[in-house]
Amino acid sequence: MKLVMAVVGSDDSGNVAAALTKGGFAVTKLATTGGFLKSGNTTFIVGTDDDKVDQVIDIIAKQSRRRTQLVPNTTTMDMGMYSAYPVEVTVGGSTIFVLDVERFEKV
Ligand code: 2BA
Repeated sequence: MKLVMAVVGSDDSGNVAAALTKGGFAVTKLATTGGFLKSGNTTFIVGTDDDKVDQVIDIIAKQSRRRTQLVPNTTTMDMGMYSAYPVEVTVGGSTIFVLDVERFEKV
């Protein structure tokens, strides 16, 4: 058995949770905070059979794919003029750890 721990951006966490549950996986969601940006993210804990780990990773990857998004940006120029143009930023993506489970019990 393996434990999949996945840190997912908050924007994608709802879709990831829904897709994992639909796929028949037992999921625990933790509200977490990234140490660098100090913004909220979600950590999923999924205990599953070894042969289903790839399926879990595929679901998470599909629902939280790294993609680019245009966001408004304003720059102040000389003589009080403003220039507004969109900037492309990367959003989404997940960080996934797979750990061996030494013992699993439900008592
Ligand atoms: P990512 O590498 O995609 O990481 C997104 C979030 O995943 C991280 O949020 C953290 O919560 C978790 N994470 C990533 N790698 C991890 C690991 N090895 N162990 C445990 N948790 C891990 P943040 O810490 O807020 O980082 C947000 C983004 O800032 C990172 O995106 C990365 O692009 C950048 N970043 C993180 N640490 C950095 C550093 N020391 N210097 C420069 N950029 C950094």
